[in-house]
Amino acid sequence: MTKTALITGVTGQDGSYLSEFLLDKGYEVHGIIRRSSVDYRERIAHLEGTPHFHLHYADMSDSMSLVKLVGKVQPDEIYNLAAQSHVQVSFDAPEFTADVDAVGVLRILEAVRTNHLEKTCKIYQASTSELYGKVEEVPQSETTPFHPYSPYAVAKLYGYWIIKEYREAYDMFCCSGILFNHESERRGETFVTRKITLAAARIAQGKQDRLYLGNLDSLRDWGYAKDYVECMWLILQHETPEDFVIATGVQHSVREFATLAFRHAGIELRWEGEGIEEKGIVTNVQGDNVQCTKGDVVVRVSPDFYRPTDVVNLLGDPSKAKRELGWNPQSTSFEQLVELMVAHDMKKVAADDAAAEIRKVNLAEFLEKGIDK
Ligand code: NAP
Ligand code: G4F
Repeated sequence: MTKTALITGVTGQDGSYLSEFLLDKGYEVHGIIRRSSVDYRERIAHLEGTPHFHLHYADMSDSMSLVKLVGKVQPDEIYNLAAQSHVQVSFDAPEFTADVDAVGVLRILEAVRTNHLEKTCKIYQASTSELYGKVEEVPQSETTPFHPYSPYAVAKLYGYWIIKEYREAYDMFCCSGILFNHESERRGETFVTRKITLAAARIAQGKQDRLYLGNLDSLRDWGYAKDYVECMWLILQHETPEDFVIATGVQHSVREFATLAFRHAGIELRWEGEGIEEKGIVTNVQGDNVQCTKGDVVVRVSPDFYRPTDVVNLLGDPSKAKRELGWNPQSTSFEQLVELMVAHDMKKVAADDAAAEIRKVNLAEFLEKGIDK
């Protein structure tokens, strides 16, 4: 029997990989999109027009649109990935973040109940390691207490608990994947990893002078998004509805990520100074085409990228997912992840046509001035 999946957040990093994964498994895939005045469907453009992939307008802040869509699609599985997913932006737009990331989850659950699908439709909720926030233990597992530390995390905590509540109150098959940071060539350009890999590529190719970052000491457990979407599916295929931590179990700092990314772009860095005075200075370049020289300061710290409260020590314990889902947390290593992201962005930056390049240079200037987070 062909299964039908509904994905909220289908245009995002994870939504695009999950769509590919489910289409490969023979699913009928439906995704929710929002109206926008610009083209934002780049990540799923290659899927549009294929027979088993369908897009519908709806919005996480619009209950009626969700009720109607769930009724029309009659999904066997819902993957609720839609969110205002940028932690720093959640300090600027906390109410919108709460509406979409917290109440949005409730709207999905109620859309399923309103359509009397609670006994047949399974729901995956995109929970997050940000729930651990100001961490109470390292590494973090399914039993670690939560201590959310941003408006984003507080909203996601509501999502986590309402999923658990509906599981217990109405016997629904709904679960949270508590996913640690996962990155890719499709990662949004203002998350720290992608900001770094794009800037390293632009700096190596002479299209940007400098990268401005915030807290270089922040520690993350970074995995590859393509590996993580498999877990979302595995969680819904598990015999019983349960929550799972999905992580690699390996931790690195933002500084380590930047050092390695610049190395793959042909630039060796050394770090000098502390806090706001810290700088990344070129010590060596590899390759004739690298457009910077020894002594150039290519990374600086800007307080614009500091957060009012920052989560600084995330490290996941994926033992349960390994044991019960048979998932391999290390199929892509940190080193492979950085390499593949830089290789992608080196090609992308080189291939950008003149018009796009003007936009990118403008964006780079915005990033340097700290306007774009
Ligand atoms: P992303 O690239 O930012 O994608 C977010 C998606 O949500 C986009 O498709 C976006 O649509 C959609 N969306 C936002 N507001 C919406 C609304 N009001 N109505 C309908 N759709 C809306 O995020 P991601 O990295 O793929 O992450 C997927 C999910 O996992 C998110 O819930 C995120 O919070 C969570 N998560 C991510 C990570 C990670 O490291 N990536 C880790 C843990 C949890 P537009 O394209 O129209 O903006
Ligand atoms: O890349 P980030 O913006 O990701 P963050 O805040 O960890 O959130 C991401 O992962 C969460 C899972 O833990 C998801 F739930 C969430 O949706 C999102 O996908 O920042 C990572 C770290 C932070 O500590 C930040 O302070 O990098 C630090 N950082 C340092 N300089 C920076 C920068 N972050 C950004 N975005 N930009 C900087 O210039």
